[in-house]
Amino acid sequence: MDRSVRSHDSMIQRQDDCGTMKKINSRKSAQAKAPREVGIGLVGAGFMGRIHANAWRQAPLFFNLKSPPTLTAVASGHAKESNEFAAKWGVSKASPSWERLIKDPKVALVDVCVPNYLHAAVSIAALKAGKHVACEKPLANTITQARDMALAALGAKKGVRTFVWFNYRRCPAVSLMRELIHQGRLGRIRHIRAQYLQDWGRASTPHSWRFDGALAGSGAHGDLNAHIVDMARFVTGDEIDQVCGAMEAQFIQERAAVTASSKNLGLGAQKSKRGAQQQASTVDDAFLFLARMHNGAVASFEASRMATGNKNANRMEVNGEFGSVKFDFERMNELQWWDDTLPAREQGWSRILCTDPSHPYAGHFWPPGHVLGYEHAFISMAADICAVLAGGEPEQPLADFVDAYRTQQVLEAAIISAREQCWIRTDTI
Ligand code: SOE
Repeated sequence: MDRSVRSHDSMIQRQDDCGTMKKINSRKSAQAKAPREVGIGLVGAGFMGRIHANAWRQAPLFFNLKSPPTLTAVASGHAKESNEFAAKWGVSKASPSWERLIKDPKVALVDVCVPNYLHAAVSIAALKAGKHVACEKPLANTITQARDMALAALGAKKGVRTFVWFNYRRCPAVSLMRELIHQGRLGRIRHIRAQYLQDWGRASTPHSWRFDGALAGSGAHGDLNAHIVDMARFVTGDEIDQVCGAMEAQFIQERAAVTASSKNLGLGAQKSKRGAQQQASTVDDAFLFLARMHNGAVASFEASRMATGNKNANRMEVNGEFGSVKFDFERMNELQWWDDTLPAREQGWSRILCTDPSHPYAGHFWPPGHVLGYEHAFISMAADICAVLAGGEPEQPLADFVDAYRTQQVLEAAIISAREQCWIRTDTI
């Protein structure tokens, strides 16, 4: 069947001796001694800094937490920005640098929400200092950095935990999708069809770190495919074994340069001025690939920042032998379900409004029918992290650095498949 599959070994500088993954797989999770409060040190004060600060603040209001979070410090790299952020979001203090923030004895968990190129340096330093780390996705800019992060997590002091902010896992509809699949309601899974489509990368959007390969690693691939690869693994509990048919596209080569007055990066909310100086864009605008799951299902992934008309269309459809489910983040409170076990005359797509207290996470918020938004999945994730740090269990599985490393292996396999136009087995990465 897979005679065309050939293993790849040249891209990765460091040899992946089988011992690495064995060590990664066999790690026993050690419990941290429950602290009374979890001091959060936020590194970054942009879009993600705000959504995380909000999540840490709201989590104890909606969840019963043994170890509630407290916003201890923020470091953004700019003193004025850090001070303003601290005052606005109720953070106790602004730290002059992330290095100082990590050393703060009151900081128990370092929350990494800076541009991707800093994920590895900040996370590894924090782990070495014995701090828990919650890092934004994608785990890192390169597979080598991602592996270093996974190894640093494994080598960290007993009880130190890592988390990666794959926020969409905690949309009630996505968690419900996972529960239905795990209960066997769909039977064997045959197809996964995943798309993450945005349109803010249009030509008039000025430059930002997100268009700089050295800072962002990649474009739509790391930013968006990271989410849907994680989601496919999360909802099915299956792993992606092989990748093929990958294709990356860069439609825009230059964008209006960032000026001091255009620094507020609103994901396309700004328009570039006529005659503005140009700066090279060095990332993909769209990235597509095919994959085969370990249990035999076939999958397709499509990410784009130039899919005009789609704002945040993170979509997934899963087809099994007894039924299908589909999700679209632009209608994030709904899960569509086709139950193929019903008599044919009763079959049809049903729209489940996932706001019943029996739906994952929904009962922590509002009465049935009072829908949730983008921020709620982050609030639920902050609560799950605190539950784990208090020695408990998350309501739905969380990704740690080792788990996110597996997602990064798939992303890397797709990059190699696109460049070399061939099949790549993810276990050769
Ligand atoms: C921009 O593409 C972005 O903010 C991503 O970086 C996030 O991860 C995603 O949730 C929304 O879109």
